[in-house]
Amino acid sequence: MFTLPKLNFEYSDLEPTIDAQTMEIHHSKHHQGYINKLNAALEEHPELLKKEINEILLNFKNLPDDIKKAVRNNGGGHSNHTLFWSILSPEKSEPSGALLQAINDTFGSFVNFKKQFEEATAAQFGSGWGWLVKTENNDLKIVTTPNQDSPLMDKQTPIFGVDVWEHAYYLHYQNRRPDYLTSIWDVISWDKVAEYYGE
Ligand code: MN3
Repeated sequence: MFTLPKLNFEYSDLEPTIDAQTMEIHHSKHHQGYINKLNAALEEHPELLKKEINEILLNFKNLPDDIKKAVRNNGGGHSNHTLFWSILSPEKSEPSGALLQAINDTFGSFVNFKKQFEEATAAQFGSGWGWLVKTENNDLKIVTTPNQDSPLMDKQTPIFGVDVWEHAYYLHYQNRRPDYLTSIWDVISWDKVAEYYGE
């Protein structure tokens, strides 16, 4: 069975970037909801309940047809939110080392990366996510996905991601998704992103 991961911070610790009420509802209701539906959908497939969610998503194409939709939405939801919580931190930081070098090589500078990420993610139509992924060739790339689709379904490794469903920002930012995105940098743990990058 899949379970809700504990956070490394209190719900109020990311204020004012992410308000406590949004964090609490997002983690304890939305994320828990994806987990409950994922567990229910996999009841008849106990072998999958023993696997890591990211491994299941990497092999998405080979899943039985009757559970594909549930895994895409709720398995993606579980994986995406688990990554998102893990890279959030009350301590503002910036990338360094090999990750910074790769960002500079790919996007010109960290400032340019942030700008391109904000533009691409703000333009995601409707609910979805913005990502920095590592491709199969180990290149860095900004991508967006609709709904709860995971980059893992396309064999891309997400190392950084931001939820742009309205439930992630609406209480504090209302329709101002770009403002939410320009603020998010204040609560990112780049050490954690570097871990996912594989430093
Ligand atoms: Mn969400």
